[in-house]
Amino acid sequence: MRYAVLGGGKRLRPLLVWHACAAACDRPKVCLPAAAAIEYIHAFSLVHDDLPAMDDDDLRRGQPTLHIHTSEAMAILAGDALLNLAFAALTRVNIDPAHCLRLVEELTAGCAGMISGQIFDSLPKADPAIEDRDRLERIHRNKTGALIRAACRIGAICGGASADTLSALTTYANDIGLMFQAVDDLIDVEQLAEHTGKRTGKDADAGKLTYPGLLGVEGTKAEIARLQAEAVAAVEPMGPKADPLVAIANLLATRDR
Ligand code: GRG
Repeated sequence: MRYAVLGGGKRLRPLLVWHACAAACDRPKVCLPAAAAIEYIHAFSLVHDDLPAMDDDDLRRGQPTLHIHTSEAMAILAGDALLNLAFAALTRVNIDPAHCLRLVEELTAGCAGMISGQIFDSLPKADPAIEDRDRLERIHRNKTGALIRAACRIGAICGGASADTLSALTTYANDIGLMFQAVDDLIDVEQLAEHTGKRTGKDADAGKLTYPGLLGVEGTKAEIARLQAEAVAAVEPMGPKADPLVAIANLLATRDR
């Protein structure tokens, strides 16, 4: 569990919890257990995603994946334990118990969305009627987007956000969630494993639906710019408190690992 949680990573989702909370209130420290909870779920999802039955990856953050480092059984168990630890962490958020229950709902929705996204990704032919663009967005709104959305909404709820602020942060989260994946797909075709710390080129090799595969590289860059602008526009009316969220959106649009 320590290997999975403390072995590096950008800490994007806890940062989103923190800055969504800070955009809503003046005491963002209240969200720290919830920020940890989100990172436990994220670490869990990566461990299970890397397993032979899922993406079958041997490299993550420049290190052997957990099942290579230990064993498949230990990797499954570490993931299971992190899932439970996440919900235990939520009980330590010191807010009104009614709002704490909303956090449980949001984290559950994040997990459920992630699982359904993984199912849509694993069974691409299950629903032949759907257009490729809709299929791609459905996968990523769930697989990657659901936890990013949960991070922003959980931060906002910890900060006692108004309905308008919660709604603006949800729009922001939906945009950066899709943008995150479009950038990830670009990195997958444009960068080498030595630079990213994970295997690249796998998605195209596996014939997976990707943004560059569907829109081309230039089309993907245009889509990234569109989502970035929409994300920034959603939170800018909040003023300087939202500056870190704007900075995160801009950083995510230009990252190369
Ligand atoms: C965890 C509820 C639950 C279910 C597991 C395996 C699975 C079901 C879902 C897969 C979800 C998944 C791995 C989505 C990919 C998201 C993604 C692009 C991860 C990489 O995120 P970064 O770049 O990672 O933020 P770092 O290493 O920086 O932490």
